[in-house]
Parts: sequence; structure tokens; C-alpha cells
Amino acid sequence: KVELFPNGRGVGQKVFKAAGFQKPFQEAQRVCAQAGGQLPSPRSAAENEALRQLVEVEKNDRVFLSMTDSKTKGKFTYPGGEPLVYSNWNAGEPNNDDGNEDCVEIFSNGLWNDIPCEESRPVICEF
Ligand code: GN1
Ligand code: CA
Repeated sequence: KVELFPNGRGVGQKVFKAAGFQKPFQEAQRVCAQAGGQLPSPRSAAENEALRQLVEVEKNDRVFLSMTDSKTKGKFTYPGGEPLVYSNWNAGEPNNDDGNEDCVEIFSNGLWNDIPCEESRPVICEF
């Protein structure tokens, strides 16, 4: 058994773990892949809530999710290309602000917003 508090959360078979530093999307993606995981992909309300708690205790900041609509604008997909099975968009999102928001962040209230991938956010990976 692994102790995950305060910078990790387990939910079902999934673990979310905070890296302790900030990166833009592409580098964050690389960091998680090199660690044997990927960026967070909450596929249910329970997974979203576990991640939300970690966002709150870790930084009270916003954190990148794995999903993008880089391939087809308006169609967010997981890294493997599959469409979303769960989403928790904030009201009015995704709005593709300035035509440049292909990445997704989760707030400490659990809601999602699309943002530019060039933004830097504290890195959390899922395993
Ligand atoms: C932010 O900064 P502003 O208001 O133009 C946000 C958008 C949201 C918008 C919602 C980089 O845009 O993604 O849709 O608020 N941009 C960033 O009002 O966080
Ligand atoms: Ca947005």
C-alpha cells in the first residue's frame, strides 16, 4: 500500500500525483509520459472529484487535463484519439477564446475551461 496524501489521490484503479512544478502543456505531457503515466483524464464524476481535491490541496490553482481539440476544433479527445465519455465544462465553455484554446484546465471547484496550450500550470499526472 502506498501513502498518497497530501500530494496524491487514488480513485478506483487510478492514481493522480502532483509533480511539484509548473509546465506548459507539451512539456507537462512529456513529463507524465516519461514517468509512465499521462496527464489527468477524469472519466467520471468520482475521478473528477478525486482530481479536484488534489488541485485544491496541492496549489489551489488550475491544472491541465490530457484532452485537446487540436485535431478537430470543437471535438475534444483523449490522447488515444477517443471522444470524451465524461465532461464537466464551466458555463459557456469550451469557448475557444481568441481562437487559440486547444487545451483544457480543471479549476479547484472541479469545473473545466479550454485554454491556450502555451499557458503554464502545475503538473499532475495520472497512473
Ligand atoms: C479567460 O482572460 P479572458 O477573460 O479573456 C480564459 C478563457 C475563458 C474566459 C472565461 C487564459 O479569458 O479560457 O474562457 O476567461 N483564458 C485564460 O471568461 O485563462
Ligand atoms: Ca475558454
